[in-house]
Amino acid sequence: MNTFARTLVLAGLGLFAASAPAFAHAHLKSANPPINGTASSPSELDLMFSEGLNLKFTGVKLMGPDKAAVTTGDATLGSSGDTTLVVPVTGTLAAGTYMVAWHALSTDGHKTTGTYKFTVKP
Ligand SMILES: [Cu+2]
Repeated sequence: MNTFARTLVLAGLGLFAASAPAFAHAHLKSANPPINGTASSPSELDLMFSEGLNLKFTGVKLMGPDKAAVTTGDATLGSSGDTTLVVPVTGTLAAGTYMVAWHALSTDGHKTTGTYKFTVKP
């Protein structure tokens, strides 16, 4: 293996090593209503993350079946710990599929974002 090829391989390994800690960031593990699940109109959205959350920089946008934004209450951390985000839903959600776009800042200082859907049954 010549020096150039060896450098490329080492650089590749370095990239892999650098990206591995990404798994320690706040990833969404589960939610209620469940991810891709069906439920009655919820009184709140619960998002369970893999890491502790910095509430100030963590939140969700809820979009309704008509793609319009649905107003939600102020998010809080769950009573069981700082890995759960609780978002109050003020009104009754009409039947249809909703999208939750979340952003999180974990206590280790890393940002993550994602989306998921759930369906409110008639
Ligand atoms: Cu992290």
